[in-house]
Amino acid sequence: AWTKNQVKAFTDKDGFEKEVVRHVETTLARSLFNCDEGAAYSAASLAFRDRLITEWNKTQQRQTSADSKRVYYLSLEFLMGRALDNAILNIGLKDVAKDGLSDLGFRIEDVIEQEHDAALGNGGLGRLAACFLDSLASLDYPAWGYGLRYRYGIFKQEIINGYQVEVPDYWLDFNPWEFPRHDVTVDIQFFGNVRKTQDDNGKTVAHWEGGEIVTAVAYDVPIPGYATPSTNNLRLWSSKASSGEFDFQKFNSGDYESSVADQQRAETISAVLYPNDNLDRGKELRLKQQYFWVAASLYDIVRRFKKSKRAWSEFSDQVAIQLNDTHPTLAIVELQRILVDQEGLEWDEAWNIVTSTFGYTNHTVLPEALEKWPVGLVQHLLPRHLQIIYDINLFFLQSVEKKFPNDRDMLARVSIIEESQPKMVRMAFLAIVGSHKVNGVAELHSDLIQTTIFKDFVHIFGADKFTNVTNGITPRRWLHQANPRLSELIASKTGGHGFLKDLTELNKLEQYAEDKEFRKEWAEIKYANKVRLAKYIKKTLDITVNPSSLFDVQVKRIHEYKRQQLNIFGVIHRYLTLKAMSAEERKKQLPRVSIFGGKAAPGYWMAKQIIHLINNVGAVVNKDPDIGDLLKVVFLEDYNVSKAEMITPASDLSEHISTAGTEASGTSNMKFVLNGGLIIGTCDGANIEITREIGQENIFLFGTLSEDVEDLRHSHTYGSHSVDSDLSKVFDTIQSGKFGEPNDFGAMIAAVRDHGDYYLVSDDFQSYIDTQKMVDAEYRNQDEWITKCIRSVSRMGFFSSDRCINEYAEGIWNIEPLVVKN
Ligand code: 26Q
Repeated sequence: AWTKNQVKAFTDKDGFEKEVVRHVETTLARSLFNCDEGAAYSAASLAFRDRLITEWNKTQQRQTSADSKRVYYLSLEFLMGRALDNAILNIGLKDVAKDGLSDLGFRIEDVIEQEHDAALGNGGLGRLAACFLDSLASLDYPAWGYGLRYRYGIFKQEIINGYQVEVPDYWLDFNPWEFPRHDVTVDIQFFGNVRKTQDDNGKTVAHWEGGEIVTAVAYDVPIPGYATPSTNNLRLWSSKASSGEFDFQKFNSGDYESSVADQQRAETISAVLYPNDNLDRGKELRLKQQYFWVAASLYDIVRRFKKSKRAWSEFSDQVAIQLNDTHPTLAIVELQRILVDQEGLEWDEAWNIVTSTFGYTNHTVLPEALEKWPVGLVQHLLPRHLQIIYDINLFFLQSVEKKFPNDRDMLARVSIIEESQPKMVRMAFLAIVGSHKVNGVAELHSDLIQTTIFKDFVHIFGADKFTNVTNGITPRRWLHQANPRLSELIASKTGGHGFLKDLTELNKLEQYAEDKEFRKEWAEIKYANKVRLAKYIKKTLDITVNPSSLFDVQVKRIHEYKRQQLNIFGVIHRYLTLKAMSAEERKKQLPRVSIFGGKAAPGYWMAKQIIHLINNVGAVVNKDPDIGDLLKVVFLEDYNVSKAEMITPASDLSEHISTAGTEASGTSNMKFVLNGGLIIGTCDGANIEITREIGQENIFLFGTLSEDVEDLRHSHTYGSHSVDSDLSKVFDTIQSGKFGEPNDFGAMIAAVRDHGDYYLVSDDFQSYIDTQKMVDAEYRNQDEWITKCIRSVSRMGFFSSDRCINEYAEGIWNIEPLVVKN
C-alpha cells in the first residue's frame, strides 16, 4: 500500500520524527506514551524502509527503461546482519536519525541494538554475498540477489557447562525490512514422470508431468547503496502449499487432514538454513531447497527477459547469473530445460545461451565440502533434470574424447557422473561445464583449483575459462559502521569520507604513520573500542579483563582446518610457561586476553570438543591467582555479524592460522587489518595478498607453506611422526585432568599424535609459539606497533568489495553501472 505520492521522503529531523510518530500510532497501533525501545526501533525502521522503497521504485524504473544488462547473484546464504544502522549511514542521515530519536527520548545506539540480526548464512560465503550486495548498489550496478527466506537462520549458540547448545533462531516475528509480494508467486514442481512425444516436425518433446507442486512467494528486501540513490533488490523465496487443483480435490473429498499435512510439508522447504559450513551432508530436503529456489529465481529472470520482447539469442546480453558456489548449480539444468522443453529451442542453441549466461565461483578445495548428489535421488525428485544432466555429460564427454582421443582415464576423471556405488552427480563439474567463467576467491586458491581439483578442466577448456577474483569487504559496514570514531579520524586526515567510495584513498594516511599526535588519537580509539569489548565480556561472562592487555582474537566458524586447536594449545603452553616462572619473572610478562568465538556445526563432534576445551581452559586460567591479568581466556557466545562489528575494532592481534592451502580466502583477516589490528597467520588464502599489500614487516607469518603440505602429510603416514616436545607437555597437562575429564579430549590429542595429524598442528606448533613471542616483544613498543597499524590500514584499499565487484563486472558479467543523472 505504498505509492510514490503517499510517502514523502523526509530529509530533516522534523520530517523523520513525523514519520516515526505516524508509524508508532498507525502501523504499530500504539500510543506514543507506551512506545518502548522496541517500538522505536520498529517505527524508525519503517520510516527508513519507506524512504528506501521510494528509491527502490525509481531504481527499478531506471533499469527497465534503460533496458540494461542485469546481474543476478544466486546464493543460498545472505548473512546480512542488522539493517537499520546500515540504511541510515548509506542514506547519510545519521545525524537526522540521532537527533530525531533523541527528541523522542531515545539514544540511537539503544534503538539500533533492538534489531535482531538477519542471519541467513553460515559464515564467509554468506557474508561475502552480503558485502557484494552493498557494493553492487553503491556502485550503481543493475543487480538482484536471489535467496531463500528461511524461517530459521543459523542457530543461536549458548554455552552451557562449557558445551555448545543450539537454540532455534526464530527471527521473522516482526521484520520491517521485507515486503511480502503475495502477487509474485511461482509454482514449483517436484517428482513425477517424463513422457516423450514427437511434434509435427518429428522432433522429440519431453513433458514433465505429475508429482507435486509447491508455491514460491517472493519477499523483497531493499538494498541501499552508499551515497547514491540506487537501491537494489534482494528477493527471497518462501515456500507454501500450492492453492492449485491438487488441494481443492482433497478438500472436496473431505481429506482435510492430509491437506494440512501437505501444507506443512510445503512450508518445510524454506523452514531452516542448513548449519554446515564447508561440509556437504547429502540430505534430500537440501536438494529440494536448492531446486525450489533456483526454479523460482529462473522463472522470475526469464519472465523479466521476455517482457523486453528480445530474441533468445540476446539473453546473455541482458542477463548474467553468478553461482555462489555449487549450491545453485541446478540453475544451469533448469535454464536448459526451459529453453528446450518450454521454449522449443534446439539443444545447441540453448546450450550456447546457458553457458554464456552463467559464472561459477568456487569457495573451497576441501574434499568434504564438494557437493555430490546420488543419481537415484535426483532421478526421483527431478526426473527430467537427470535426463538433461546425462545429455549435458554425453555431449561434454564426446567433446573431450575428440580432443583427447583414447584417454579413457580422463573421461572417467572428468565425467559429471561419478561411477561409484551409488553413482553420484558431481555438482562442481556440472557448474564448470555449464559456465563461461570459473573463479576462485584469492590468488593461491585460484591457483590451487586450477592445478589440483579442476586441473583436467583447464586442459579441456583452456586457462582463459579460469580466473581469480580476490574477495573483498564493504568498508561501509566494516569501517564506517563498525568503527565510527576511526572512520571520522581517517576522514579528518584524508579530506572527508571519500575513502568509503574509493578505499585506495586510505593511502593518504601513510604520511601520518609516524605522526605523534595522530598516533595518540589512533591509540585512544583502539583503547576505547577495547574498553567497550571488556565491558561486554564483564556483562555477559563476568570475566574481568584489563583493556591494556593485548587482545588476541580468533572469531570464525569452528573447524579443524581453521585450527582453533592450535590456538588453544598455544594458550595452554603460555599458561604452563607463566606457571613455571618466579613471581619476579612473571611481573615482566605482557598481559594478554585470548578471545575466541564461533559456532560449530551441530553434527561436527570434534569442533564441539574444541569449544569445550577452550571453555575448560578458561575456567582454570581465569581464576588462577598466580596468573591474574597476565592471561585471560574468553569464549564469546553466539558470534554473529553484529557481534563482529563490536569485536573487530577491539582487536590488537587476530588469528588466521589455517593449514596452508585450506582456507580459500578468509575475509575477517581483511576486516581486522582495516580496523587497525595486526594479524598472525599462515601463508594461506588472502593472507598472502594482504602481506603483499601491507608489507611483510607488518604481519606475523608462520608455518608450513602450501606446497610442502602434501609431502609433510605423507611423511606422517609413512614415517615416524614425532610430536613437538612443548606440544607434548601441553598434551600431558590435558591428560593429567587439569582441564576436566581428560577422556573428553582424547580424540583431539589422538588426531595429532596418533592419526596422522592431517592439519599439521604439530609441525606448525613451534613456529607458532616463536611467532607469538615476537608479537609480545613488538607489542611492548607501542609507538612502533601503532605505526604498523596505521601503515597497514593505509595500504588496505585493494580489499574493498567495490574493487572485487568491479572485477566481476568487467571480467565475468560484462555489465556497467547505470549512472544516476540528477
Ligand atoms: C554444501 C552442501 C550441503 C550443505 C551445506 C553445504 C555448504 C554450506 C556452506 C558448503 C559450504 C558452505 C560455506 C562455505 C564457505 O563459507 N566458504 C568460505 O567462503 C569465503 C568467501 O569466499 C572464504 O573467504 C572462506 O575461505 C571459505 O571457507
